[in-house]
Amino acid sequence: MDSSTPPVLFVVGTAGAGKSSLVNSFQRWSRFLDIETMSVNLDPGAERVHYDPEFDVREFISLTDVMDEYDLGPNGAQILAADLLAAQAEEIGLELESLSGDLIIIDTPGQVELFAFRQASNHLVDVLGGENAAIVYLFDPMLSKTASGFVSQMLLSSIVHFRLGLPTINFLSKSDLLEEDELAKILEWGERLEVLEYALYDEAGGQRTEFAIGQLRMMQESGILPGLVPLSSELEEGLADVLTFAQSMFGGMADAKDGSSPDLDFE
Ligand SMILES: Nc1nc2c(ncn2[C@@H]2O[C@H](COP(=O)(O)OP(=O)(O)OP(=O)(O)O)[C@@H](O)[C@H]2O)c(=O)[nH]1
Ligand SMILES: [Mg+2]
Repeated sequence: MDSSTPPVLFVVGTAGAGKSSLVNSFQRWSRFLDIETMSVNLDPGAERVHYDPEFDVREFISLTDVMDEYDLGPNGAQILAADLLAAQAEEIGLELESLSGDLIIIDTPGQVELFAFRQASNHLVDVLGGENAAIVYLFDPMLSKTASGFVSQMLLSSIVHFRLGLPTINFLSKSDLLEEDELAKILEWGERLEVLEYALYDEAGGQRTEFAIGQLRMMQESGILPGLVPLSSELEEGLADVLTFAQSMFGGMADAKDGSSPDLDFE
């Protein structure tokens, strides 16, 4: 999209990670700061969303229609819907260009691989976001409780970053569901590779750990490990950090007023 269109945040994460809830709560929260956030639903399979999207892909493609029309099950229909969606990227891009406001936040399909691994998605991301886009990647809190689950999500996030080629920040979603000590442990893993390595040796043993830590070290060396920021859409915590990230990427917009943003180290 051209440079006059607002910057775009794609919210990405595994199924049920809290993507739609973040879009909902961020939009509501930012409006209190006089920041006009436009929400977009790119998930054709969403049964219902709790926000009122300025643009909803279900107006173009509905999963149930695709299932009926092409006689497909839900998984096949998701794949076809992702491709049909990308085929209409220009049309969708034009609709989004007509949106004015400060920021566009985009809810993506439940299955991360559908969004990140279909060739068609790169085209969609190019058309909808171009240079002016970034990824908010959500870690599932339950999966993050074990060192191996945590590392798996780090790797997945880096693959999404690699596939889509956009600046990416990792958030620990639904952090209100974690006990204080669990939360502290996970955040420390995000900051101190040697502590994570120790936990991983404990859980997974030598060979797997060496492989995973080797990957993470390489990522760190190329600046791909910006840590992990806690987020709770439920309690409206961490939303200022989402805004700070967008501001650091794109500039502009009113300052977050609660002043709770930590020093975020972006690439
Ligand atoms: N406690 C708590 N629950 C949350 C939070 N965010 C989301 N949830 C719950 O987690 C579940 C999944 O949230 P969604 O926002 O639908 O997640 P999603 O990633 O959009 O899910 P899919 O689109 O199906 O992949 C819902 O039951 C939400 O109410 C949060 O910050 N705290
Ligand atoms: Mg959703």
